[in-house]
Amino acid sequence: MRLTRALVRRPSPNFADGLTQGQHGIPSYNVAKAQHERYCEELTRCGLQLTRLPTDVHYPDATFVEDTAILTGRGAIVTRPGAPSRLGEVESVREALSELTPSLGEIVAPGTVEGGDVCDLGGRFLIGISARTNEDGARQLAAILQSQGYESTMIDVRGIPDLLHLKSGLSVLDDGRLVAIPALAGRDELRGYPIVRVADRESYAANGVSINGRVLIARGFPLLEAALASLRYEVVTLEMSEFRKMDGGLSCLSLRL
Ligand code: CIR
Repeated sequence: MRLTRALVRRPSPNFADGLTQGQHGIPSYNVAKAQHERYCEELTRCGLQLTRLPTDVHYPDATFVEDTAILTGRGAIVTRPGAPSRLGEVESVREALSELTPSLGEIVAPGTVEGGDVCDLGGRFLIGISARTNEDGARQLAAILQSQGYESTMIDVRGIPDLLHLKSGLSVLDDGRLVAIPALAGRDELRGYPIVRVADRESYAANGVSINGRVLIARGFPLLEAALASLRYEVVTLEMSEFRKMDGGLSCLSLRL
């Protein structure tokens, strides 16, 4: 599907106050801002028109916009983040999306869903049950998707160490090929899909995005870069160090439609 737009939100000055397991150090706001700008430039080069949401110091994790909505070819579902500190992020996203695409519904309490747990395999959605997305939320989402003609499958990722969301370890390329960490690549739920396996030491790079013929991945993961290049994908690498420090991946920084 050709993508035309993306929603993004710059990191706020107190970005470092967001949620993190803290395994990679404390991020620099200025470096994060520069990395984000470069990311936005690349989305524009891929042909996307950007809608920039306002930053809000009450929500230091709000730069990770992907967690607040699920976009399908038919419209948007606003989520209900499982992290209580992130609940308020959805309002501005709901408002911005209402001008761009039909609303298909929203997740309500006690359900929780974060967009990082929802992977569109092209007509079929994989919904990760994680520390952030609960079964109630996953069921609500599956029902909304079903009403639009989409199938979905739940996949419990709670047992996978250091995996915040399903898509922290999984991406889909434009042609339907998957990029996955070993702990996901062997799962029954992914059976039948061609998969590029990401080496354990490069697992952070499994979270990328495919936009209009280009594959964007984090910089500094040469094995994955070479594997994708050898399959003739046009790979673009982006420096993501500061977002990684806040447990965020490359896909989390935009909502694409
Ligand atoms: C959080 O813990 O919620 C943020 N610091 C990072 C969220 C990253 N989002 C994503 O992987 N989809």
